Amino acid sequence: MPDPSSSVVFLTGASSGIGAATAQLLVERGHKVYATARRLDRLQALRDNLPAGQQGRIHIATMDVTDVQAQSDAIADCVARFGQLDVVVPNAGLGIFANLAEADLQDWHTMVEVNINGVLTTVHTALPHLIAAKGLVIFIGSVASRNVFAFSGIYCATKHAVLAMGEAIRQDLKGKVASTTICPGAVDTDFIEQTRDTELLNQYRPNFKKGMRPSFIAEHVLLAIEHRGKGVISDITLRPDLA
Ligand code: NJP
Repeated sequence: MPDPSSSVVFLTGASSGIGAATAQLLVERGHKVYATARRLDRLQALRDNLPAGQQGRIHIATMDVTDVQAQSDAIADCVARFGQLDVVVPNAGLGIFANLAEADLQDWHTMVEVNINGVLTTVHTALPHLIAAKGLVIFIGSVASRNVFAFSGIYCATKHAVLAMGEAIRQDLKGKVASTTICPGAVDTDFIEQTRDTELLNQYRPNFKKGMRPSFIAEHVLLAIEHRGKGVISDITLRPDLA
């Protein structure tokens, strides 16, 4: 089992929101993070804002989760740099909200490509390393993993799939790889800005603005990693306080 106080973590979607907060917290607590996303300037800012003494524990790399070869190269590079891979956090994801009747087919395909296929690629590619390390996959699901909400049905379908993946690992890889699925409600990130329907955007944006801080979700990623050996948080739902 990996050392719960010093793990090597492969993270996607590290350029903003929950991913950036997770990278920052894990590095601060002594873990090594291979932080990926498409936007290099955001990744550089994330690294540069860390205290100089912590910057050696993060490696940033541009990567699109829909590019299978790029993920394979990145995971190989992570293992080559840090010597092992203990935890993956396939956090990259997006939701584009629209009424089904007016939705763009390409938006549905993008959500499936990133939220399902991107996550599957991370997990499948990392699996041999995770088995060797008796490692952990931490999925970022959603309250949409168990419920279906109006105007976001396809996003909900992708997050149902994420919850199923976590459960599949728990059952098929018992004793080999652990899995945690964190299911948040609204978090104050750039997430809602993917929605182009201005009426829906204006309706939803205030709820996300008063949502949880991304650092609160990051704290639960840390908890799942640092509690290895004591127990596994299989799945946990986090909601805004008194919302
Ligand atoms: O959103 P945001 P969150 N390849 O927009 C990356 C879930 N969630 O932090 O590539 C690689 O700040 C993108 O990076 P970039 C949600 O479903 C959220 O809230 O540079 N990366 C960025 O780093 C998602 O799974 C809420 O554009 C790609 C990141 O994804 C996770 O939380 C509620 C990519 C998105 O950061 C993080 O989202 C909930 C690609 N093709 C679940 N496409 C919430 N915020 O309320 C996107 O239940 N990214």
